Amino acid sequence: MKFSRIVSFAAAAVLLTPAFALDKTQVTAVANHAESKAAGGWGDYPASLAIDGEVSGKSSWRGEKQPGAEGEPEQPPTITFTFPKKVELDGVTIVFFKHFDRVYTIDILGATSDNGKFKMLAKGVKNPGEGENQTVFEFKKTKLKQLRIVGHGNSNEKFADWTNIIEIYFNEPA
Ligand SMILES: [Ca+2]
Repeated sequence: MKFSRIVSFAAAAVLLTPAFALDKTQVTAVANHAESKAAGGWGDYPASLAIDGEVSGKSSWRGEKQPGAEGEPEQPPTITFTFPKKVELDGVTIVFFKHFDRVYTIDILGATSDNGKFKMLAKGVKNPGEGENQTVFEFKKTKLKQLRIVGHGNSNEKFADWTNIIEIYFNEPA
């Protein structure tokens, strides 16, 4: 299949500035934690739901901060996306669960190869938590093979340890 470049319908419909979102059909997503029925959760919310193109609450990845091994610090939820080949990106657009209501804090990191070191692209960035249903997070134009989101929870007291991503778009320089 051709690795093509398309304008995401969902992103194009709302974004004020032209943004080009990568075709996600060959992108894979892996998380270090995901809510699951088997583990006592309300449902199954695996990493793949963050890139399936469906924008609805039930189609979200939901990751919770995990206790560390004995004597080790707690582990924030992370989701890592691998591209079929290197891509040049200058940002991501994220639709969080209850985006308009909760302020989420994330780090965005990137690696140039599948076994590469992750470098920080945007640290401690937040969505406004009001007014809009998605947020564009820009970073310096970078060639990436993998992109990782580290979740630092959200402003809802009851679910403060959770990072829930309904959908992410990978933005190529326009
Ligand atoms: Ca989705």
